[in-house]
Formats: sequence, structure tokens, C-alpha cells
Amino acid sequence: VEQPAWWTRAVVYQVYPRSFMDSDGDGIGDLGGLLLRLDHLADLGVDVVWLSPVYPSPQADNGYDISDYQDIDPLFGSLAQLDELVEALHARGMKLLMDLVVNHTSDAHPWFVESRSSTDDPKRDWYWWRPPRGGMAPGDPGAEPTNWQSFFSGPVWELDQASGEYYLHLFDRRQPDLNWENPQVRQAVYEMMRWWLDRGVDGFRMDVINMISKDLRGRDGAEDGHLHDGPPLPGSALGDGSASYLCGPRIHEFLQEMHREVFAGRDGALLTVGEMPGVTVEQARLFTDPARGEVDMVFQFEHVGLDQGTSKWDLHPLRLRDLKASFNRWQAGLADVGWNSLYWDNHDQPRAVSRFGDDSPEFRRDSATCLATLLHLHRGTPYVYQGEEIGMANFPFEALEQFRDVESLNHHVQAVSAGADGASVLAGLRAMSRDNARTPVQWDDSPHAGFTTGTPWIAVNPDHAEWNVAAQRDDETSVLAHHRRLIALRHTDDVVALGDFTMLLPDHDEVYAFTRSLAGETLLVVCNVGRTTYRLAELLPEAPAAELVLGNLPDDDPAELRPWEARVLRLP
Ligand code: ISL
Repeated sequence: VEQPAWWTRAVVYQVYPRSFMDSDGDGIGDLGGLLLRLDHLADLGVDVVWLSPVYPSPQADNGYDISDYQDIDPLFGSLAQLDELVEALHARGMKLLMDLVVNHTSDAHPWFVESRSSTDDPKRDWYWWRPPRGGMAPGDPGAEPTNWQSFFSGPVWELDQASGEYYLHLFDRRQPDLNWENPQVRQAVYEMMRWWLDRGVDGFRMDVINMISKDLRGRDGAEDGHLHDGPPLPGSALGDGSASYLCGPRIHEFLQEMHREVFAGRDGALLTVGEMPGVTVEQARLFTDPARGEVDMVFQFEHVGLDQGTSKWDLHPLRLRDLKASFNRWQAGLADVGWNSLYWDNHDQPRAVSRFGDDSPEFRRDSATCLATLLHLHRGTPYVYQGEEIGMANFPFEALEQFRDVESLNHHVQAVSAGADGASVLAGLRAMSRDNARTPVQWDDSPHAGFTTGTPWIAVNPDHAEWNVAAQRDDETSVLAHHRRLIALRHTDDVVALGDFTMLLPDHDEVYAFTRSLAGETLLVVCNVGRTTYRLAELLPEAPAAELVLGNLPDDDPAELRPWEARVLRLP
């Protein structure tokens, strides 16, 4: 019998370096700061650190716009410090995942600079260049080759005046998309990846990796024919091109080639996770089937889309039964083949306790620990985003000047110029802006929360006086201590790591319950995702008498399930 992979019992912690810890007083977090705080990660007990990009970059998208894949931006430190980080993590039994951003580069990357330099440059074809739409002049309104809208507002095409051609950028115009159809591009990426693995890193989190295969052929199949416009997007003059670039025709071929060229022969100790907006369960089974040699797991987006209408700025209340149905489908779909990743939070999402929990003073601690229990007890590899382990909440944004993120700022410009009312645009940003996740980690109650001695690049949340690492470290009832226990439980309990998942009470509006079973042993997990008190026996008759393995509230009345209470019980 084959041993389950090491990452089935691992927990990953994401560091967004700009906001983690600043060691040199410039107000921006750095590798030196991360090195100072490794004890926090060791104390939490995580197995892997995923480090968001630290490569040289103009920082148009906080490092997701890379201008050199094989160095460290001086803003964050040096290659020597990266080596030191690998060594220090390994010495503590932890691994390092690098962020791999190869759907696009920065427009300052030498590859793009060369590509843009002339239509017959050898690197012209490394990016997606196209002439204006048939018969139109460059720059004419609507002359973009397709009507597709970019993720960060506006068209995906940017005109290069010098050549009169447009280049494709699914994200910001300073993030041109690489042309993976060109084998030289693929080989250059694989070579870079091998260089990092040889340096000792333990794997990659692959940014929007399901977008690298694109179908830009025209309807008649000719490259220079009329490209595919997408269906109109609600509230926008532009269209949705995702059918042409999400999980495109060669995506599996490219990932299998990458696996052969980069990971073959050394994959046992590594970890690969592909970030895949829009991926379905059926596709995820293919991506994560070990026999196919693609990636170990994917980040899917279904559960973080359930509180949204036509766009992420258009908010809807989340219905718990929808969340349950979604998780249940993913748990079932990847039960016999493949593997799930589990997350509430990352640097692109608002804070979980504010979004899925209840960040009012009365329930903030209880809802943060409840959500953590719910997530960590599913089958899959949990990802903890910096600050989540202490219950960090959304920032009380009041004015546009407080935002930094390119997505938020572009959206504001676009929405207001399209006639939206400023106050409602701001309300959308306040709830959903990625900046909610990007305020500095709250280490202590000092003026800048112990993050920097300088002026932080984005404001520290004023709640840091109460919510910080120092205040929670020695408090066994804290959100931090609860995370420590959940992580330890996955390490020691095979049922948590590997047990089969069965959803209970699928239609209940407030209680989320399920079992995990392995080799005759069963854990019952019951979480009250709301403010009502329930009689436990009426919901789950076997629960009140079961042995408590881990709970988030004082262990006094087994018959009642209190607001935001979570219990992990062992059934006899
Ligand atoms: O944040 C999002 C929703 O508004 C997503 O669309 C996000 O842009 C998408 O998940 C891709 O994210 C990744 O690639 C982006 C980068 O800005 C994100 O930070 C990164 O996680 C482009 O590299």
C-alpha cells in the first residue's frame, strides 16, 4: 500500500511579505522581518510557508508583476537572505513554497521590453500581439482585437503606439501575458523553476496557472481572423472572454510537460498548488490526479464567489446551505482521486472573520475559532493566511485615499466614470477590497503594531491595541491558541488528515455538521454558524454523550450548542 503524501497532514501558512514584518524601517515588510518572526510560525506549528512574490518588480501589483524571475527585489532584501530563509525554515522542519507568476510578466521584464521593441524581434512572439480589429485604425474606439474585460477593469488589450499593435493583459496593463504556445517561453520558465529548486525551495504556488493556455484563433481557425468576442458583462461595455482563456485547450499538456521537465525525479518532497479561478470539480480531478502528473492540489474559487452577484463588488448575503453544498461537492468530487486545498483567506480576499464570521466585539473570538475549526476539520490541506491565526478583521475604510490596491483603484475610476455613485462604490470597496487582507500584521499594541519603526505603507488597523499576537501568545483561550490546537490535531490524528467526509444536516440554515471516518473511527464536527442557541440532542442525538476532542468555548454544557460554538467529538 502506498503511503499517503506528506502534505495530507500538513498545514500551509501564507506570508504576504510587504505586510508581514519590516526590519529596516522603510514601512514595507521584508525578508529580514520574516527571519525575525520565524518563531511565531514554529510556535503555531505550520509545516510550510508560502511566500508571496519577492522578486524584482515595479510593484504595480505588489510584486505579481515580475521584472526578473531569478533575484530578490532590494525592497525585500537579497538572494543571500532568501538562502538564509530556506536554511532557517528547514532547520525548524518547515518548507518554503515560492510564488510562481508565469501567466504574465511585468512590462519592465527584459523579455517584454525586447518583444515590444519591434515587430520582427525574436521575442515578439513571446507575448500576445495583435493588430486592430479588421479595418480599424489603432486607437479607434472599439479597435481592440476582442471586447474582453480585464480582471482589473478596462480592456485586456493595450495599444503600443510605436507598432500600432495591441498586447494582451488579462490583469493590469503593466502585466502583459506570456505566450505559452511558444516552446521557448515554456523552456525559459522551466529552467527558472529548476534553478529555484536547485537552490533548495520546496515547491510553488502557481499564480492563475489555469490561464496559461489560451485560444485566440478566429472563428475560422485562422490566427489573423476575427477573434472571439465574449458575451457582454452586466454593467460594462466590455465582454467576458474567459471561455477563451480559462482551462484552455493545452492546459493539461502544458502542466504535464512542466511536471516532466521540472518535477520528475524529485517530486516526493515537493508541493505544488495551482491557483485556478473558475476551475470546476471535474477539471480539478484531472489536475490533481497523481497518475496524470500535473499539480498536487488547486485553489478553487467556488466558495468565495457565493456572496457575490454579477461582480465581486456586488454583494449578496451568503446562504449557509449554499456554502455546505459547495464544500460537499468538492469533498465528494476529490474523495477517490486528487486532493483539496482549504482556505477562507488570502491576500486577495477580505478577512474571513468579517466576511463569514461575526466581527462584532461579542462574537469575534468565537466566530474566528468556529470558522477555523470548520475549515481545518475538512479533508484537504488547510492554508492559514497571515493574521487569520489571531482573528484579524477588515479595515474600517472611510475614504478612497486609504486604498492602495490597483484592483480597487482601477475599479473606482472605471465605476465612477461609468456613472456609479461614489458612496456605493466605496461601500463595495470597504467590504471586498483586497486591501482588507493587506494591512500590517498586528504583532503588539504599540503604535504601528510592532510591524515597523517607520511609516507603514498602508495603515495599521486601529483594532491592533486589542487584537495582536503578543496579547494572544500565552492565552490558551485565544484564536491563536485555537489554531495551534487545530494544527496539532491534524498532525496527530489520522482521521483528521485522511478520514472520509460525510455532510450532515445539509439544509440547516445555521448549523454546519459533518463526520470524518477512517478504519472504524469517527469524528463528528458540529459548528454553530450564527447567534442562536440550539439543543444539541434535537439536531444530532449522538452528540451530547460523545467524547470532546476539541472545542472553542468553555466546556460546560454538553446539551447546548451556543452561538458560534464548534465541537469536534469522537463517536464511540
Ligand atoms: O482578486 C481577485 C478577485 O478580484 C481575483 O480575480 C484575482 O485577481 C485572481 O484570483 C488572480 O490572483 C492572482 O493573480 C493576480 C494577482 O493580482 C493576485 O494577487 C494573485 O493572487 C495577478 O497576478
